[in-house]
Amino acid sequence: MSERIAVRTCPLCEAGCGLEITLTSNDDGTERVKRIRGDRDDVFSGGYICPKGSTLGHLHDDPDRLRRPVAKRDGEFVEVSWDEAFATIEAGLLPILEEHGRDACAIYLGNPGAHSLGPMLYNRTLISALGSRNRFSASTVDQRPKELSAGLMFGSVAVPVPDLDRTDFLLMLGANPHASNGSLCTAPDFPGRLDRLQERGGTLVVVDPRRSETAERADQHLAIRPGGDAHLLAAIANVLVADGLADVGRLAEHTNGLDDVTEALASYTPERVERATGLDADAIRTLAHDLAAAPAAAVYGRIGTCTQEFGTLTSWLVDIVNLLSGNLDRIGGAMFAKGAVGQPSTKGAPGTGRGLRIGRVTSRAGGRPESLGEFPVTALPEEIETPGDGQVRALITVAGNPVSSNPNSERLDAALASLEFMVAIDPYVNETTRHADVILPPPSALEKSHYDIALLNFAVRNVANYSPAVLDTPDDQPEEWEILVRLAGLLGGAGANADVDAIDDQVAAAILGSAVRDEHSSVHGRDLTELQEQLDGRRGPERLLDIMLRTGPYGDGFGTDPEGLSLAVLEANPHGVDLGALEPERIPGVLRTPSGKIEAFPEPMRVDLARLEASLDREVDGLVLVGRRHVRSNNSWMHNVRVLTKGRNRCTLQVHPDDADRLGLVEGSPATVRSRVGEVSIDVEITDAIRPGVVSIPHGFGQNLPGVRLRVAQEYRGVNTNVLTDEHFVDEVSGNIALNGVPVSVSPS
Ligand SMILES: Nc1nc2c(c(=O)[nH]1)N[C@H]1C(S)=C(S)[C@@H](COP(=O)(O)OP(=O)(O)OC[C@H]3O[C@@H](n4cnc5c(=O)[nH]c(N)nc54)[C@H](O)[C@@H]3O)O[C@H]1N2
Ligand SMILES: Nc1nc2c(c(=O)[nH]1)N[C@H]1C(S)=C(S)[C@@H](COP(=O)(O)OP(=O)(O)OC[C@H]3O[C@@H](n4cnc5c(=O)[nH]c(N)nc54)[C@H](O)[C@@H]3O)O[C@H]1N2
Ligand code: SF4
Ligand SMILES: [Mo]
Repeated sequence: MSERIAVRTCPLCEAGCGLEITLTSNDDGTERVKRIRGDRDDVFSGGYICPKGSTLGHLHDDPDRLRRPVAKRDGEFVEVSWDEAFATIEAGLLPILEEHGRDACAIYLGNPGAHSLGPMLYNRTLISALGSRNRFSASTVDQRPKELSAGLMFGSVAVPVPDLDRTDFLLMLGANPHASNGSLCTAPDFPGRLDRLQERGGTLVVVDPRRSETAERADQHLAIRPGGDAHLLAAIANVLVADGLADVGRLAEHTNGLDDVTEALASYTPERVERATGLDADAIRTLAHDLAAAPAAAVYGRIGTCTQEFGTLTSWLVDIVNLLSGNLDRIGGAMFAKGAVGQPSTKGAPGTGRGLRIGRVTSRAGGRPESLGEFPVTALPEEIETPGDGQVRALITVAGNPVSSNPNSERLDAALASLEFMVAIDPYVNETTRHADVILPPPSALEKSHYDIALLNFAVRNVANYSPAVLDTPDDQPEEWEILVRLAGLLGGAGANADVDAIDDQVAAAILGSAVRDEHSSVHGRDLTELQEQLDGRRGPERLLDIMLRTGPYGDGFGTDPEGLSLAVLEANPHGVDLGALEPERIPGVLRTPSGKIEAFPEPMRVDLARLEASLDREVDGLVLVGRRHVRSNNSWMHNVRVLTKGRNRCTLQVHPDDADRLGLVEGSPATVRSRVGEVSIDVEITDAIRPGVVSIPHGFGQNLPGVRLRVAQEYRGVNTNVLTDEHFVDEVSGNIALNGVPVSVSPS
């Protein structure tokens, strides 16, 4: 037996912690994970790890993880060879496309794809080969409102992040990094960074209907009524202006429409939003004053502010308050990260952007608005169920479990069962993939290389960190990108045995070619062949990554800056390369609005304010449902890891003692929760941590459906909360589902 240590970035959540993995090898050379710890030398995470990070070995060894493709034969999955799997797809899917057109096949891209190089770099190849308008992703059960508010204001999907390590005051709404480790704010050891904020005399205010683990440790917790965040932020903006505390500073000359915003918000006094927010007017006024008084402050909102009725307005108002209080784009405020691969949406120069358009087209059956090239997931079941031209009859999922993660799960589940053909690129047979005709499993995380292409653009420090694969893939296992490219080849007409390398060469040439043509690129006008020769014979994601790094903001420009970054530099620095603290004064450089300015009052926000206004006088009786996360779970797909699921049942209905009394609910006994679309029976947990009138269920549970092959997860006493979430309760601007604030009734079961 011998041992070795490998280092790798954890791909499980946005924090991207460095892991130190001890492997032992047997006499026959097979290696096993012995231990996983935090990598103390990682330039960003410095040794931090959460309970999930240490389970990559468990995931790798999980006997339920598919090692070979499976195909349905007489209703049962059987293992097949890779060639057979692709031949089955060719025979099953292509005739549907030929007969009914490309739109007859939809595609759904799920969350782990954002943490994996193959999907990050090659999903686009698959999508364009498919050529369908019916594109969906987990983004519209997640962050689409923030992407749109940033796109409307800044012209690019450059989302400002709180400068966690230097701020004096953090106003956090609808996020619980003690469980989630942060999102749209890449910050390994987010909880530790919050502790240090408080240790240096700073203030943390958490706005959440639940006294979450993060709220528990905050200096102040405001238990807001779900969906009241836009009202609260509008009132804060209003107080800043009315009390002479607003000071936009240097950004005034780079901003359009701010006066119109303040005028439109003039009626949002703290008193007027008391009912909608459930908060005391004095508390709101004091909060605005505290925020303004801090030397530097940042407002940060996440899931609870996006997946709710006023998601885009709230996301926009987060940055309006950052702007009005003088905290946008300054040290300690809300800042723009500069990822080493560059932001695709910040190509070109300020004033050269086309601006973001929402709803250029709408979905066929439900008229739901397209944004960023996708329809909201709420449109998927309708498109499958509604007959006629353009009906969806087939589906491809990549790293997604929509039956668990999307609203009105039972409806979607039935819709998927009615499909003529379905392909899943996924390691498990779960709630969604059990409907597939063919499942193509990717290698395990330890068998994949890693670089956080997207998430490092939302980091609280500029860093670059590449990890090679820790373990070799078995001989017949293609890499994840090869699966995607081979499927793209099949859809593009190259047959079931498409030449993956030839397609990959085209992808690489296209990326390099566009850099050469881009007059703002460091390789503008260079000879393509000369650049290609410098790519050291790399292929796949490594080649694309090398191109992106070398033409990126810190890149070596293919030789013009010998000190600059390339993949070779990252390979030589396995603990990452620190590129420094976030830089202030990135505006106007990051702006891609047609005007070259911040558009403070985009038209869709102007229009949607009427909806906010109308909500002010609404009755607010009745119970509403919100979600929550636990540090030991990861959306729907890690409940098969026994070390993470042991212990008390975490899939409970949290209810305030007053509500429990009124409704006759008993601790530990089941209650029936009903919404417009469905009902579940779930164990009651009585706690004063939740606001009266609000109940909470975590998502991602309920693997105990027929046909699922997750032996540990199936034992768990959990239910799927998305049986209750309602596809007609949405943020109307983005079409993003409102998973929080769902009206429900509860009674003892
Ligand atoms: N009620 C409620 N619902 C929610 C949320 C909520 O807060 N409340 N949160 C929402 C959010 S933020 C998100 S991001 C979505 C997530 O929604 P989805 O992305 O649809 O679902 P996940 O649960 O992340 O499931 C991921 C799938 O990817 C597979 N997988 C894991 N690793 C890999 C890999 O390396 N490659 C491939 N190809 N597949 C892999 C898993 O087996 C699983 O099938 O859920 C949303 N749903
Ligand atoms: N352990 C673990 N970590 C994860 C994940 C996971 O499933 N498990 N998922 C990952 C993913 S995909 C994402 S997107 C991130 C999400 O990361 P976070 O945004 O931190 O998500 P949550 O932990 O669900 O916290 C959301 C909070 O919003 C509150 N909330 C609900 N409704 C409202 C409202 O109307 N207003 C306000 N102000 N608050 C509200 C909820 O009570 C909850 O405490 O986490 C990521 N990290
Ligand atoms: S917080 Fe946990 S799951 Fe997230 S990257 Fe770090 S170790 Fe992995
Ligand atoms: Mo997410």
